[in-house]
Amino acid sequence: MKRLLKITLGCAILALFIALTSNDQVFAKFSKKELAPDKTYKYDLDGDGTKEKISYSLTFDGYDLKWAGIDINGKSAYSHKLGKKETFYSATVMIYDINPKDEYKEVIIDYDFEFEHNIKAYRYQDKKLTLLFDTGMLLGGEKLVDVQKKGNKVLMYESATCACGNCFYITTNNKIKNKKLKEVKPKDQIYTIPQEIWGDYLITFNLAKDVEVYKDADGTEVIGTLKKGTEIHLTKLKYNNGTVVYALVDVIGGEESVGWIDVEFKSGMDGDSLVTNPAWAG
Ligand SMILES: [Ca+2]
Repeated sequence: MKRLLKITLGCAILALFIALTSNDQVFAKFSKKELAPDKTYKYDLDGDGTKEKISYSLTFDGYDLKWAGIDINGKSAYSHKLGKKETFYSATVMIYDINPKDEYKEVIIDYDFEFEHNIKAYRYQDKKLTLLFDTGMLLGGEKLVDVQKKGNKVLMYESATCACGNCFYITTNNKIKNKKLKEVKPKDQIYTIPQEIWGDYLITFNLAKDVEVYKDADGTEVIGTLKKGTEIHLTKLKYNNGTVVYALVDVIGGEESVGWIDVEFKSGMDGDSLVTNPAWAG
């Protein structure tokens, strides 16, 4: 029941809010390599000039993942039998260069369960995998798009709203403490949509009706109106208790970041709150 509710809720949020045409288009621009199970790949994980052979396998019981294992150079480097409280449908192993300034390429295992995931990042050091950080359960996220380490910060680019194969991503700032990754939440609850990731693939929305534009993400001061049919990009999202309430928009061909619009899902499916439509769906 909980699962059905989540799927329904996810679909409703999606239908009223945002969709993306394809996630895969984006990935090619980054150093992330997503590995397929039961295949062998070669990467120099520790920067010593010799490539390691890496592969992983998964075993399932029905739809549930039961075990995940990673082999490096023919030896088991990671073996995890899932406990009773760990319910995941699958896991993906990826190679990332989280911090291009060091010699390592990190090995990431991303366990996923519907819209939740748990990401563990490892470093291959002294011939073994050492845990760098574990995100714990990330709620409301379908997929990790990118992760970068900059100084003391770990920037994660992850899904904020996901359903039905479509996602919308935000950047979160995180700190590593005792090998756990902890989000440093913005006090103003405003998250950035990583334009550097989307680049040419930023989705264009057509406004479904005339929409008032606010100076700030609080709906108090109206600074103008955008006409129905105006094409926009969203650049930031303002949350309130886990719900997206305002979005900062760019008008395509206009000035940058003109202001905030109300995108809160209020009630019902009557379209009152449907301020934007993906251009491609129109
Ligand atoms: Ca090596």
